Amino acid sequence: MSNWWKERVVYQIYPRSFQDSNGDGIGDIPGIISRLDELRELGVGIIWLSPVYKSPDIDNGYDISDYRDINPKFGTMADMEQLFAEAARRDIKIIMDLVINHTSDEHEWFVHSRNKDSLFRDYYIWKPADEDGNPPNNWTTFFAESAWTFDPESEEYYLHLFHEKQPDLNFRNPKVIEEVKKIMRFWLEKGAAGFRCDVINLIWKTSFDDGIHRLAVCGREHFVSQEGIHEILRELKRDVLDHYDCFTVGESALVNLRDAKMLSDTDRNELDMVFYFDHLQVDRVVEKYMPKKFRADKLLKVLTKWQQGLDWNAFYLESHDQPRIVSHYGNDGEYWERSAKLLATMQFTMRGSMFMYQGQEIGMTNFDFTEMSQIDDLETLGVDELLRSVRVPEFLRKKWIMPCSRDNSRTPMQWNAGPGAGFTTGEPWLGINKNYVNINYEEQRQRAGSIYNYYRNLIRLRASSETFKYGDFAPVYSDKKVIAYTRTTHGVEQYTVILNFSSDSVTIPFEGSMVGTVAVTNIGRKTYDGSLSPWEAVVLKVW
Ligand code: ISL
Ligand code: CA
Repeated sequence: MSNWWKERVVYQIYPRSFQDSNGDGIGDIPGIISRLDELRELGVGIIWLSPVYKSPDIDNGYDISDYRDINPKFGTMADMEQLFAEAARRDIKIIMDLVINHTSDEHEWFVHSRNKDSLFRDYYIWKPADEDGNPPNNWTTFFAESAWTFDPESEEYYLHLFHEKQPDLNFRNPKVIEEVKKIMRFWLEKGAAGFRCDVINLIWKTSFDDGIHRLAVCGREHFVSQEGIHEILRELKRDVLDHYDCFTVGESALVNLRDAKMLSDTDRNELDMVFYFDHLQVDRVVEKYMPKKFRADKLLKVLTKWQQGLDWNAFYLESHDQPRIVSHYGNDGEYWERSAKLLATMQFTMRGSMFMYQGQEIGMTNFDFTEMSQIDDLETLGVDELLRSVRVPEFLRKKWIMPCSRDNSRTPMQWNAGPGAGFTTGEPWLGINKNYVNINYEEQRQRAGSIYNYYRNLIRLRASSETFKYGDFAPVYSDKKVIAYTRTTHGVEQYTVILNFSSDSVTIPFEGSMVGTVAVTNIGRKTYDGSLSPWEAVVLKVW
């Protein structure tokens, strides 16, 4: 078996924000095709395409009304076929976003399902009201509302772990599993190289009892990482995936290491790898939204746990659901460029498959919105509403939400300093960050010392190094500001990666594996003696 999906760099495209080709302010498939050469030049080997299927777009395509059709905003099926062909000509593979926990309420299955006598009734999860006419239980959604909506037509509630326009499918119904297999085969036959499986660890609901009371995602102990998932995943692999040269990465919400191993350990034959969130939450009190101080040693602890704990990691720092990493763990002010390079160095010296998100390669920063009215994201608006309902004052709501909003990474790609940032000639669907005049692809591509060229070099370095891809990971040093870890191929070579997550100059121990010759530097240093500049990253060849 070839290891292509372990070795190629994956680049996530959020279609509506990547490249507009017809001036309607929405990125589209012809736009993506027009940028394939740029991706090839960066060193991308796989595209993960966020949903382009037919959809009412209540959650930007994560609410699918037809899995076999394309959203007209993005183009046609012919455009999609051309994208597969043009990408293949450049040796770029494409994985599709498989959103099967739920569909849109406008999917024909759900439209039929509203009728109690329909054959599709059991495709979804319907329950009568409780004795007092209230929802069947106290579960709440990821968007901070009740997880049940009453349908007047059939006088029952249906379950939705996300928006009410995203009803959950019923995986106890074998017909649903067969439908999913057909959808997978459809895209694999068209040329897809696999799937990113949306919230895959939520598809099995063990019971419908009340959940332990909590502020967000109440009921989770009944639907996060339940035992029933595993058999379904093995079935999908055996009946579909094993018949194609493809791979899967499962997004697993609220997952811990034990559950992630159960989903992705090689000998379990379920998923090839999973996305987890721990490493992006070291500065958050319980998951998202409530900030606490970042500590580098805490980050190293989390990285070590996952790097050593999983057979194979899916390593990412940004996605369409996460803030921009330079604004999150870096410094998007004075040390913008240097800290973006530090984060690049960290990512590309991790063990696992590398997932980048559009704009990460040029150090795009969080959305510079000032008013909630500039926000489109459902989750942000839901959380704002929730905080408002418990009387959190506006200044505090903004303070918590601004760094976390999912729209931070959804602003249009900054291609050049021209009008519309080279993204669109029209009115963009979401605000373009004003810093596009300084932070853009065109400027960075032609400048040798840019973040873009730093990524490009790292991608090439990693491609040529077995140790960066497959070597063992071990922590060697950490304090509040600095972390260091080694990557080792036993008996062959060892590298040490040293990262200063602070705007201070610091001195750290200079002994053992903390000594070596400079292999990668983000400040252009020739030799290393244990003293680090602000936001410095250095990779040493130890032996
Ligand atoms: O659990 C989370 C973080 O710990 C959430 O971010 C959760 O993983 C996320 O909301 C699920 O995301 C995916 O499914 C959603 C969609 O809105 C997201 O864009 C998608 O990535 C519903 O399909
Ligand atoms: Ca368009």
